Amino acid sequence: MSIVEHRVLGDHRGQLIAIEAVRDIPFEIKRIFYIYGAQPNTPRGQHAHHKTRQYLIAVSGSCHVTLDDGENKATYILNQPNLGLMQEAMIWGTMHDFSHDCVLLVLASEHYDEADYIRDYDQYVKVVGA
Ligand code: T46
Repeated sequence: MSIVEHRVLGDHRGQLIAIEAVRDIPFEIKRIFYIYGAQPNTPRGQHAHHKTRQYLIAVSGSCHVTLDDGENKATYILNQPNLGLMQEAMIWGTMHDFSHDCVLLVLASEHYDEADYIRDYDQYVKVVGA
């Protein structure tokens, strides 16, 4: 997984970024949600999904995202609205170090279903077989 840089379509009126399902991200979008007003010292996420794939964009401000496959961890910085990060299913994700103005937009491949979440890290490591 790595940061994707999307083309910025700009002119004298300002900037525009277009992201198309399947073409620019590898799934059909069934849900969007966004986080704002997050506290810099309070991480969010801290779970994995059995099935849901997510694409994360800090459309305003910045945050860090740590992705963990049970063996390896990598931390990414989302600090421009044209940067996106794919979080595949069965990857443990933690969003942290939010700037005060961060709006984190998430495009998701599935409708919301709490049964799709693994919120316990020990259980996650067992399921992923790491
Ligand atoms: C993720 C990070 C970035 C819903 O009712 N529908 C939804 O689509 C979502 C995402 C959440 N909820 C409810 C469930 C909880 O009662 O909203 C409440 C807060 O959700 P959660 O504690 O999961 O929030 P975060 O910020 O820890 O995690 C969320 C997403 O769940 C997660 O997939 O990657 O945002």
